[in-house]
Amino acid sequence: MIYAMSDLHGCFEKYSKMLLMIDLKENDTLYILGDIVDRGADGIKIILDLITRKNVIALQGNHDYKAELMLNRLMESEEATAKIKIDKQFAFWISDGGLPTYESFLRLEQQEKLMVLNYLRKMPFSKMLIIDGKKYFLSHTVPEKEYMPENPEQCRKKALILGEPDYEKIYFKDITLVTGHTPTILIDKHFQGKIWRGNNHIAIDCGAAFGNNLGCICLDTGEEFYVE
Ligand SMILES: [Mn+2]
Repeated sequence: MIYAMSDLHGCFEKYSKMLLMIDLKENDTLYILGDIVDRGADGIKIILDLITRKNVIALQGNHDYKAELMLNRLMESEEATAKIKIDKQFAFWISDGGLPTYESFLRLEQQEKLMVLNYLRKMPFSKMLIIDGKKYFLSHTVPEKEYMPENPEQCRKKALILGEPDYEKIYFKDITLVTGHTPTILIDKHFQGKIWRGNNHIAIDCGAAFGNNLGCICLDTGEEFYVE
């Protein structure tokens, strides 16, 4: 079975409960569509767990990207570390949910720091899947339809982590988009804490970091799973 969830944002408990709920087997694959870190307390703890799992693949979200940039600079040199404190981008990251990520990174052993950074650096941005003959394009987000190339795999990385999808438009007749990034309540207020589907698009960020459910979908069966 192939599963997808998104926007864990440091919610380690919801993530662990979901792994138990879907009963992830060795032959299953779970895709996490980005934003592992920031907001919640345990993003770094989730990454350390992901590193040990062969069948869980996390795509990069805008928060993972930002954390990679910032933590990378912290590791460069003492000089860079001293400078970062007066950097506007750093201040913005800290205020935009980065604080718990930054603080828990500082508490890691050197070896763990390198492992976490290496993981963040190697996160892919998208994944095309064919399940039962149907195509699915998984990414943290997608750009507006007019900026989406005919082959979504050629989409610019920045648009795949920061884009603003047109949920009311069908992008592809033969490809279903699966994305996170936007809590589904912002797509339709009736979908608070629920997976949203429409226009060949499945939106799976149920807003776990904001006190809503963590949602997960089995792409083979369409079954939805929720952890409160
Ligand atoms: Mn995001």
